[in-house]
Amino acid sequence: MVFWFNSDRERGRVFAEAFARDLPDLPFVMDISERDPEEIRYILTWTTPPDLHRFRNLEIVFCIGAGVDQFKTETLPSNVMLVRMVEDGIVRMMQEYVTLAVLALHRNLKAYIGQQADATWRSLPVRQAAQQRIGILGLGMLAQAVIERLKPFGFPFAAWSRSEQHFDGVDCYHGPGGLTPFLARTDILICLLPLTKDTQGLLDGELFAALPAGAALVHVGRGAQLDHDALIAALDEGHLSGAVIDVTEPEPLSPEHVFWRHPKITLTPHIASATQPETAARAVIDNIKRHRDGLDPIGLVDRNRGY
Ligand code: OXD
Repeated sequence: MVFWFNSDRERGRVFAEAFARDLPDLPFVMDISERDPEEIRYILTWTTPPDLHRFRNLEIVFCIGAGVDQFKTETLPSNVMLVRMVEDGIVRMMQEYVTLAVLALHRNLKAYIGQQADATWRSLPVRQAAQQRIGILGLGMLAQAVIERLKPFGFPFAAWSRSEQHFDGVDCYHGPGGLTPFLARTDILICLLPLTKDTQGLLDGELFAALPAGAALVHVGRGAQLDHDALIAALDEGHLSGAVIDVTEPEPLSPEHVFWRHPKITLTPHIASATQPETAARAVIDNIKRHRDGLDPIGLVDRNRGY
């Protein structure tokens, strides 16, 4: 029984130490060339490795990231579990990034950076937090953690999810029928949805039109959810006031892409959050122990839902 770490060596070294300390009976390898593929029980990887059928005794594929849309799930045998990364480092970094983005939009930071470049000393109108309605697309673990981090500022919160959910202090909307009323009460929209066939292209012209005039977007979901032309049109018409974008399709964007220089867009290169090896190794080890005890791993992907 062997664990194959199929990712970068730097993080692999941290994982190897943690496995040697906390799971010494499970051989940990980064190079499988000298191993019989039938020995491999667990793989940690970003996406589906080639020739997966070689691993006839595979039990769990752990994704090194939080999102699993890059996996070809149809090539994973149905008895193999796919587990997304649920670990404190990803959560903490996402909380930091979304807080940074929301506060930057709330307090007009991009406009002030522009004014500084022009040596302009002028104050801009500012809403109080109690009037700045935040709406989160998605109510999974990351969205809930982001809400908890932002709560002390006093913003009113709503969230939209595919199926009905409840979360303390948040107006919860769900399903196709809940989307329009959710958008109508949202001044800063945060997209934290997984990429599925239903969320592909969701951030389009129709969705932007359903937001109140002056609304802004924070996009930390997946690039393929956003229609770039529709966003530019909504910003240039003045319907949207700003956007903070961390994910795009493709990544990276070409140097000519309009997002780089748009005065209302803050663009970052998919850095909102990243798997931290110390906390991720702990999470994977705990999941292997759960699996050995006959429990489902935390982060088990529902293949029908796609996340
Ligand atoms: C992830 C990511 O899925 O980096 O973890 O986007």
